[in-house]
Amino acid sequence: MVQLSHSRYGKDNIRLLKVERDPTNPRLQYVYEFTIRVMLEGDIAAAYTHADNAPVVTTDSMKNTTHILAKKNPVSPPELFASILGTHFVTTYAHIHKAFVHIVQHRWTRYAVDGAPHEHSFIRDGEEVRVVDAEVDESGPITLNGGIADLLVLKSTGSAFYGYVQDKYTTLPETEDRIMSTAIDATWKFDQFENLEAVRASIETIEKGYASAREITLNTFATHESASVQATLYLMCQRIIEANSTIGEVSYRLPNKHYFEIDLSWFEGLKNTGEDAQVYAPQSNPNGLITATVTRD
Ligand code: AZA
Repeated sequence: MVQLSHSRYGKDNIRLLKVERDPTNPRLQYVYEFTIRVMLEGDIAAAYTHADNAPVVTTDSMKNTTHILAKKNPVSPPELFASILGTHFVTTYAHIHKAFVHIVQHRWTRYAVDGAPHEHSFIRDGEEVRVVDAEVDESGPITLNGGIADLLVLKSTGSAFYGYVQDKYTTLPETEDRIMSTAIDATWKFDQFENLEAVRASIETIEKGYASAREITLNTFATHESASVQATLYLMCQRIIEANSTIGEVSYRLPNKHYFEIDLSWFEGLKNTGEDAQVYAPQSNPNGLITATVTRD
């Protein structure tokens, strides 16, 4: 005998771009580009176990709904739009009990022309994305995670790594000065919202959470005299929680992108290691991967 122990289904990679026009100057515009995943849970087992499609809200309808709700509602901040979308599914269909909405917001940053911000022209200034995960329960509560992914950073000094296990497997030289680079993937969890209205009332807090988490991440990366990726990661989490009273949990996933010194002494005694290191070999793999979640006591 077997049983269906868990089921969730939905539409992934729903893409949309929304243009919003300033009411007093329609040439002044704002753009938001998203890739969205909508997943639903509820009384849907029959579709799996009895080939009965009666409970199935089609994934095509989920795509249509996403487009329609984007037209009819604000899409910024993405945490709010994810909550609106999730709430729609759990309030429209009695047999759908939970909705999970994941939004990736791609960067379109207004750029300057002749020194002035242009009204309707934007640049993709990096592959960094803003991410949101909303979990909406039919009884009201909404759990929101904000985040950043693919924010590629590098510092050329201010990072050391020594004092680690030395045994017969160890070849890595200790260093007091190395390159540190990572693609930042950070997630912060807000205290649970009672319902959609509570999310609407907290837009400023949500935006502040994003801005402060991003700024703390970048500032800490730059200014912390790092003993390890682990120590810098923990400090970032601690600072975000301290600066945001409604964020109780922060997680990072940091690949350690290695740049190795190249010993060039074989060529005419050229010095290129230690304090003379200037030309490095970027490594594509393997890479370290340092992760942790830090919560408020
Ligand atoms: N943490 C670091 O910051 N650098 C490393 C590690 C580690 O765990 N292992 N090798 N290099």
